[in-house]
Amino acid sequence: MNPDLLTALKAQRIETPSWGYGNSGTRFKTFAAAGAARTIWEKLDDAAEVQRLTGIAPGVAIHIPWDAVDDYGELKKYASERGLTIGAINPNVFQDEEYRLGSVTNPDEAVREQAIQHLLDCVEVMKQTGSRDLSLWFADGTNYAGQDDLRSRKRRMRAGLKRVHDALPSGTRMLVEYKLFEPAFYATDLFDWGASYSHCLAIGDKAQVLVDLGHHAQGVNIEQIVAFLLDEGRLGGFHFNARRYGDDDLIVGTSNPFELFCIYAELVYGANSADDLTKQTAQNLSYMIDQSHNIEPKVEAMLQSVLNCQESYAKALLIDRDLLKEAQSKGDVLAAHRVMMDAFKTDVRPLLMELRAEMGIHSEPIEAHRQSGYQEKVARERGTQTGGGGYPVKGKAGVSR
Ligand code: PSV
Ligand code: MN
Ligand code: MN
Repeated sequence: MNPDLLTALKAQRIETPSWGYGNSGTRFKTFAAAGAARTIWEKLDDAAEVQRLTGIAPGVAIHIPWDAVDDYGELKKYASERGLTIGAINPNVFQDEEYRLGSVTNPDEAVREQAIQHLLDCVEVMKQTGSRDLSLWFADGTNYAGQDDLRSRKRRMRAGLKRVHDALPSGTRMLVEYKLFEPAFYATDLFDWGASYSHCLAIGDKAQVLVDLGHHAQGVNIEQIVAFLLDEGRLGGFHFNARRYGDDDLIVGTSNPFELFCIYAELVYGANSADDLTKQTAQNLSYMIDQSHNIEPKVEAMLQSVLNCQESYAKALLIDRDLLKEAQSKGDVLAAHRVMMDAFKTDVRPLLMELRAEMGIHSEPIEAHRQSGYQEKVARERGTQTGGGGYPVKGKAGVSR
């Protein structure tokens, strides 16, 4: 195999989310899965299985307080003994009664303060886990015209983010996620990349935009957003998943493999850019999965997700950039498009089997997982729990996962 390709593929990293290993559901029903992880410790055990079989998924994002423990040093140690690291810290300012009208944008100053304190507590957690990213998603918004003053809410958001930003230790970042709608249906305070971006610009260098693939309207060109933010030096990372309708949180690269490929194409191109800012930004991204598996076997679903990202990345690495450039400079529309399609249509599975042989892991991770008996073992040991994930038994009411 081409040594550059091998090096790039070995260096790929995909962080998996603790919440993808536990039971979860829709607003209608949480299905209890045999063997679903019940605690953060079990979630780390499952993540270690994904890492063992893929070799590219050592990071695990955690959600506070769902995954809160007394001693984060111990959590870090437990992770490290399993070849894992604790990745992004995800605060939760959307499940407490007080947040009915919002968290950092709430009209009540005391509630805003409570939310900001939680975010600051999460910065402390980062220090103990050695995490680089504070990953912020807000359910804040309004349901009806006139419910609250939109400009005041913008200002409250800015002030809250700024306080948290200024508390971040050096070398760390805050990733500011946006979402078109849900759970607020009239106006969401961070409604698109532009809203996140302008807050990030205003509050400081440690603030970057997080692109969750599920958080856009139908037909939005996400790879263009990626290109734009890379060029501005403000792209921080991704939440990978697949969508058809809303924030579906299905397995990345299932309904949208071409979109995922085009996103990776921009990332590969950016990481090799002659422009320093773009290059540096592209080389420092956090690639995270944000999925909750309601009906799928949890570990296998996570394996599939990591492998789909790996395939897309491999295809993106195969794009013939010289040919593409030549076609672009001649204005040869279809030749340029065919360069992309040639890479997209390449069957990279044999290449990835070679890679795994080089990495000393099984060439067929899903097959190996199925044969390992891991699922049967955890089903025996953990049983079938109602709830048990980060989510309450009835799922995340009002949020589609
Ligand atoms: C809710 O939309 C959400 O899926 C966001 O994408 C967050 O990143 C995630 O939950 C975890 O809080
Ligand atoms: Mn997300
Ligand atoms: Mn989401």
